[in-house]
Amino acid sequence: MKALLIVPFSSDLIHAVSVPLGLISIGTYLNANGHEAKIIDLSVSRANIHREIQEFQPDIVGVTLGSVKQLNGALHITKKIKSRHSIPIVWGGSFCDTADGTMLLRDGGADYISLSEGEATWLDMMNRLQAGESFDDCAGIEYLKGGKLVVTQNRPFVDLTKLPELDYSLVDVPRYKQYLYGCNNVIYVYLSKGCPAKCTFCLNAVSHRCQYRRRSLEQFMHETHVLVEKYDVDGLYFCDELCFFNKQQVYEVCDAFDASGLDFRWGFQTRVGILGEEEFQRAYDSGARWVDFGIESGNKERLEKMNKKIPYDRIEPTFEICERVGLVSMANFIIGIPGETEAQVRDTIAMAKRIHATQCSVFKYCLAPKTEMGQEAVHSDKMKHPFKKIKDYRKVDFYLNRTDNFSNVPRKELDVIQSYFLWQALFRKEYGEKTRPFDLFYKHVLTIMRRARFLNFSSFISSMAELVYLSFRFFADTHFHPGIVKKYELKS
Ligand code: B12
Repeated sequence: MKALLIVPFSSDLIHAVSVPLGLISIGTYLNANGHEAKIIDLSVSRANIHREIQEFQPDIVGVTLGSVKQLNGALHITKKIKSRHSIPIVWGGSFCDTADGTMLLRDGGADYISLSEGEATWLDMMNRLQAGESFDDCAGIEYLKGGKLVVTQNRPFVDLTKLPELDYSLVDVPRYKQYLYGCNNVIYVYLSKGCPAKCTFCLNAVSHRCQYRRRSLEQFMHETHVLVEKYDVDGLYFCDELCFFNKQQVYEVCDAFDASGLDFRWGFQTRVGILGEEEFQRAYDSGARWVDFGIESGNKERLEKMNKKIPYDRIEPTFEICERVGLVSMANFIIGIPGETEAQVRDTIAMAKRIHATQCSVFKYCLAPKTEMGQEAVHSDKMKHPFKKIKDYRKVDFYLNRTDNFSNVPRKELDVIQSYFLWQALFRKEYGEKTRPFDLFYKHVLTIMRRARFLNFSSFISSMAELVYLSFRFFADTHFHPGIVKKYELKS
C-alpha cells in the first residue's frame, strides 16, 4: 500500500521550516514494514499536488499539523485533493491533539484524525487498507459517524528503541538547514519524546501522557554521522521537550559526541533544576553552545498553580552558570495566563530583567483547549467567544493572539510587553561566542531569503505581507505606548 505524507504550507516566514521528523519517522516505519511512503513538503517546495498523486497513486494521504500556522495550508490542500480524488485523508500532529475533533473533521475535510504518536497507528491503517478492513476500531483515531464524534481507544506508545533509524533521504535535507548562533547549517533532531512533568499549559500531558521515552543513543549517533558527513550539517538542535532527564544522560551523550570525532555544535532544551555547573560545562566542552529554558513566570505562586515544579531559587543561579560557561541561554516566559494579575505580570517582567539570560522571550498565552489550563480558560467566564468553526482557531496565533483575554491584565498592555521583549531580542547586539552582531535579526533575514527560493510567488508575497504587518505591530507597540512602557518599568 502507498501513503503520501504531506507537510502543508506555513505562512510563518521567520521561523525556519523544521525538518518534518514526525513524517520521516512514520515514512521510515511504513517502508520498513512492507509499505511505500513518500513525503511532500509544501513549505519548501512548489510541488503540484495533482501531478504528484497522478504519478505516485497513493492509497491514503496524511497531512501533518504541527501548529496552527499550518491550518490554512492543511485546509487548502485537503480541499484541493478532495476536489479531484477519492482517497482517504488523515490529519495528525500536535495541533490535532489539542483542537476539538468534531470541529476539525466537520470543517476540515479530513476523513480521520490520528491522535498522538503516528507510527503504529499508520501501520495499522495501512494493513487494514490492504486487508480491505474498516478503520472503525483502529486504536488512536477520531472520526465522525452520523455526525457524531467517535474516539477509539488510546494506542499504547511504541518502544522508541525498536523504531528503525530515521531515513533522511525521504526529504531534501539541505532545504531545512538554518542559521543559528554562528552555525550555518543547523538541523532539528530528537533523542527522546515527552516529559514527566505535568505543567498545566503544556500539550505534553495530552500528546505523551506525561511519559518520557528515549531513543537508542547508538542509532541516534548513526543518524548524526549521516547528517554531518553526508549533508554537511554543522549544528544539531534537539527539539526534545526535555533533552536530559537526569545528569547521567548528559555524560552519555557528550561521551558519544566526543568519541564520534565529528565537528558540530548543538543546543537543547531543559528544565531548571536538573543540571548543575559541571554538566553545563561538560556539554559546552562537547560542543553545546545554546540552551533553552521554559521559566514561564516570575511569580512563585503562579508557577505553583501551573504545576511547573522548578526550584524557584535555582532560576537565577542557572542563568549565571550558563553565562560563566559560555552558553547562549534563552528564558521563555508566558504572560496573560488565565487568572493572572497585574502584580504577577510585573514579577515576570522583573525576573526577565534580573536574570542573566542572553535572550528573554515573553509570549502571550495561546489557548490549547485540551490542556488543563486550556480547559480552565474555556470554562471561565472570560471565554466570551467560544470557537464555533475551525477557522476560529486562527485566532490562536502565537504572535498576534486574538483569542479572548483570560487574564486580569488588559490586552493592550500584554501586547506591549510581548512586543517590547521581542523587539529587544531582535536588536540585541551581542549574543555569544562566534555569533554575529544583531544575530537574531541576521538569522530572520537569512531564513526569509533561504525560504524564498522554494516558495511560489503568491505564497511568498502573502507571507511577506504578514511579516511586514507583524513588524509594524511590534514597532508601534514598543514605540507608541510610552504610558504602558513606563507603567511596567520595561525600560529601566
Ligand atoms: C520543531 C518545533 C517547532 C518549530 C516548527 C513547528 C512546526 N513544524 O510547525 C518552530 C520553532 C517553528 C516551533 C514554534 C512554535 N511551537 Co513548536 N515545537 C516544535 C517541537 C520542538 C518539535 C516537533 C517535532 O519535530 N517533534 C518530533 C516528532 C517525532 O514528533 P511530532 O512532530 O509530534 O510527530 C509525531 C506525532 O505528532 C504524529 N504526527 C505528526 N504528524 C502527523 C501526521 C499524520 C498524518 C499522522 C497520522 C500523525 C502525525 O506522529 C509523529 C510521530 O510519532 C515540538 C515539541 C516536540 N518535541 O514535539 C514543539 C511544539 C509542537 N510546539 C509548540 C508550541 C507551543 C510552539 C509555539 C507556539 C511556541 C512559541 N510560543 O513560540 C510556536 C508556534 C509555531 C507557529 N508557527 O505557530 C507545542 C504545541 C503546539 C500546538 N499545536 O499547540 C509543542 C508540542 C511543544 C509543547 N510541548 O508545548 N515549534
